[in-house]
Amino acid sequence: MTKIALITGITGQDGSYLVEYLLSLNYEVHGIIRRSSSFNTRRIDHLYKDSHAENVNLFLHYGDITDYGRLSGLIREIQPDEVYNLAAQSHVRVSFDMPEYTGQATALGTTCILEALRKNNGDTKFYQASSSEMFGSALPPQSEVTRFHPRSPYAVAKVYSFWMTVNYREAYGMHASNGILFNHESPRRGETFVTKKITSAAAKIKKGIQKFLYLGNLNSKRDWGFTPEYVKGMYDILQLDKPVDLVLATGKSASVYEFLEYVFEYADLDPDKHIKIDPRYFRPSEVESLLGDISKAKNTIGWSPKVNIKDLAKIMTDFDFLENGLEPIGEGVKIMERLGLNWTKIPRNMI
Ligand code: NAP
Ligand code: F7E
Repeated sequence: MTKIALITGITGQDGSYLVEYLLSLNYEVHGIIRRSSSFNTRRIDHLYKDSHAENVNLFLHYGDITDYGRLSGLIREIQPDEVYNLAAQSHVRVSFDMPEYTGQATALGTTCILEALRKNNGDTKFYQASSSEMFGSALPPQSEVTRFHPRSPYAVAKVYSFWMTVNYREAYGMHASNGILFNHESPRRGETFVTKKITSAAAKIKKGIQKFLYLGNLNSKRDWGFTPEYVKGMYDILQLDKPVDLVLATGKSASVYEFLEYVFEYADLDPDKHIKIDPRYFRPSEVESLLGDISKAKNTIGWSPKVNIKDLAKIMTDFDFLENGLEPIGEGVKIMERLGLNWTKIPRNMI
């Protein structure tokens, strides 16, 4: 029987790869999108535009993660086997400017959907997009048993959602799991996150349409992986008989400056000539060092990613060269081919 999945946040980076993966497994996929005065479906248009064709099992519905009534109605209508809750105000820096809204979407939104599922029949499997940001100032390496010490309104909201997911599991026996994902990036990463900002700037500098790249803290360290591998992990988590909380990461970390160096070296650019620091990008409280321990994920779902940070820098830079009308350098394209991620498509409208 065809399985049915519902994805909140389907228009985001992760949602766009997850829907491709689930469609490749012959799922019927439903996604919640926000009404906007401009188009916000850029990452999934290559799938959605075909949805009038009879063989595309993708259905989009307007809604908002803070709107319990709408979520509840949709869940009753769709009767999903699996729900992936990826919707969030996901930008850490922005969460300091909008702490209350971040709490409504990133924290209370999770309760809306959990409660809607419980009132439906409680049988749907639920995935919560938890984050390494919850660890905050806890020393690396961080694992499922590391104590959370969140350092932003975003991270505090994610801690709330983490525990709500655990609580619905314990209180109502729901199959509700947390994937505690460390940073994962891709050509489809939002333009204001640091990796994409760097690779996009490298391409634009090469093209001659940008001279300087303004950044904040270059010293913080992150455990950066490649998104298509992580969405497969999300799926694997929901295939387990019992719900779990699992860290997904690469087990290696690098500073923002190191990532910048990899990209600029690959693009044959000198960082000293193009980088400027703008304190506007500093955060009131920073997360200094994240490095995930994935022992539990290896043991429970056999998950271990292949793409390292240097490969990631090459993949993202090649794509931004393409997007800016330049010939890609080529190594990133080859890595993608070698990985055989044949369910990921580069949307035509993003080139
Ligand atoms: P993203 O690109 O920022 O996507 C966020 C998605 O949430 C978008 O589809 C967005 O819709 C939607 N959304 C935001 N507010 C909403 C609301 N009020 N109602 C309905 N939808 C709403 O984030 P991502 O990188 O794909 O991450 C996916 C999830 O994983 C997020 O929850 C994020 O916090 C979490 N996470 C991400 C990482 C990472 O490294 N990427 C790591 C750990 C956890 P619009 O397109 O309309 O804005
Ligand atoms: O920052 C520093 C910044 O915004 C990474 C989200 O997906 O991953 C993401 O959160 C680091 C920070 O990602 C700039 O201070 C320097 O130390 O790319 P980011 P993030 O904050 O790690 C986690 C796991 C999530 O869950 C989140 O949803 O880079 N940095 N200069 C900068 N960051 C930005 N954005 N822009 C700069 O100019």
